[in-house]
Amino acid sequence: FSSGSDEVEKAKLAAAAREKYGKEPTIFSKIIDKTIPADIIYEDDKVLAFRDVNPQAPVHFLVIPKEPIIGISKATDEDTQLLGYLLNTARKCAVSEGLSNGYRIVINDGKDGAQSVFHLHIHVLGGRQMGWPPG
Ligand code: IU
Repeated sequence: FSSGSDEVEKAKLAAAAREKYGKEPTIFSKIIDKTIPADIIYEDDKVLAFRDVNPQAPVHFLVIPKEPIIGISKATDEDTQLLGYLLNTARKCAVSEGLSNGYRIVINDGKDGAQSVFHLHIHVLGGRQMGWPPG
């Protein structure tokens, strides 16, 4: 026997999960579970960093959470630690990639942000002079 309010609670949680994680896994989920290959530069239990297949700079890699959050706008206050961890991972990978003259970090979000893969990712670009403003 489950009370009506349990059902309502379950439906609310499911709706919140759809909002945060989407309905379909993206190609990045396949990169995480190694069903498609990627040039991985760092991995642990929480995050993965790999080279972008279509690099826009001599060094261009992505840092993603293993948790398939759709994008930065769908993250919540509970993700504060994870978001910091992603940024810190980007910083450490920039060091290991030799980006000692600086680099650009970008997060595209949603339509106006020109996001194309709906699994949160931080772009790290370097190895050339960047321009401003971005397009
Ligand atoms: P965006 O911020 O969502 O626009 O960036 C997605 C990036 O993911 C983009 O730079 C692609 O080149 C990159 N990418 C990838 O590295 N491997 C893939 O299999 C796919 C996209 I699809």
